[in-house]
Amino acid sequence: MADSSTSESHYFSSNPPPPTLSQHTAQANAFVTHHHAHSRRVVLLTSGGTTVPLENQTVRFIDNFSAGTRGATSAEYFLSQGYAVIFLHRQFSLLPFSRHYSHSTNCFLDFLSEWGRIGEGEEGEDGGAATPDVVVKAKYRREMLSVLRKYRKAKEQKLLLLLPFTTVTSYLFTLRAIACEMRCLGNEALFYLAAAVSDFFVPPDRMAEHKIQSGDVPESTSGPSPGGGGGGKKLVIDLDPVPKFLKRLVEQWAPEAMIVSFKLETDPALLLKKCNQSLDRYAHHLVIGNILATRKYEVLFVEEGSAQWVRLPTSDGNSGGNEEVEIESLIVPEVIKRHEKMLARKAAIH
Ligand code: 9Z3
Repeated sequence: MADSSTSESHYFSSNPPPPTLSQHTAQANAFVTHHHAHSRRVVLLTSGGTTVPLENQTVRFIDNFSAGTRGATSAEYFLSQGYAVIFLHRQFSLLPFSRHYSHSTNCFLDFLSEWGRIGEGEEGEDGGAATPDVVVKAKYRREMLSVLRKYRKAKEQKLLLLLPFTTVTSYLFTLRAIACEMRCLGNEALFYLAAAVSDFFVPPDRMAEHKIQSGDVPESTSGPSPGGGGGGKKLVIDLDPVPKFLKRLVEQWAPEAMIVSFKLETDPALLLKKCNQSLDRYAHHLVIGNILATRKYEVLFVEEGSAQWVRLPTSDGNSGGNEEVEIESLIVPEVIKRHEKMLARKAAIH
């Protein structure tokens, strides 16, 4: 059986790198060099879900639920604490700052209203005039101004680098390349792996080139499923496990950095065990566990020898459901506290 390092080497040699790789690597290099020269800490934050294409010329793919809320929100809190942020995100998922005004729940048009005003050098028929204009509704202005200022500061000071991915393979190639660019930062580098990464993929030798034709799908030997249509045809997808990259990241790509991974489960009874398993297996610094249904209200910080819930307080003192406070406002300072402790420990040794 192949060990994890041979399966990982095989993964990189048998899958094609994304066409954007050299451009993204050069951008990351310039970003890291700039902030290293200014002695600024840099966090590589991953966000959103990865796709698993079923065809080379991709019409169909497997995806997951992640909208990138955790990542985009966390990025804003890291920026507010003076970190420079490389935001490796699923293309078209939520972005820091614009997340407040995007997607269907926060359509930016709902924040605007129409305003009739007198245009320069114009006069309406009755003296009042009406060059239509668009303005932010009064009740949203204060908050939008605050978001706008933070966004512009991040942009002007070049504190935020946005790098998109789509497939699990493009995610992994880019993660590896950026991690290597960040090596010069030593333990000033932080990895915050919030992306929901697929555990399975279709290897290149089994990938269809063109759109899978429903007519070409074979009859199932087990016959039609009860309640199923299609007269017994079945599309069976044969997936391989994605090699475990966290081990390589910890041991080779970023051996000095602080590494924080997230663990997602749906069954609360499994969460602690799975977080401990991940910590044992990869020997990194921190696993943040979360349950799909409660991920916006509580997370479990698991480190060597300890597990601690971080929960949003509600007005009645119970946990869960405080709409005004974002749990990332608690998660990020807790992570930074641990990063600072690690930096202090390392400084004391040298
Ligand atoms: C997470 O657990 C994130 O917190 C969520 C955030 C994906 C739940 P949203 O984007 O959701 O705010 O809607 N991310 C990590 C999940 C993951 O794939 N972890 C891998 C694993 O569990 C290890 S890196 O094996």
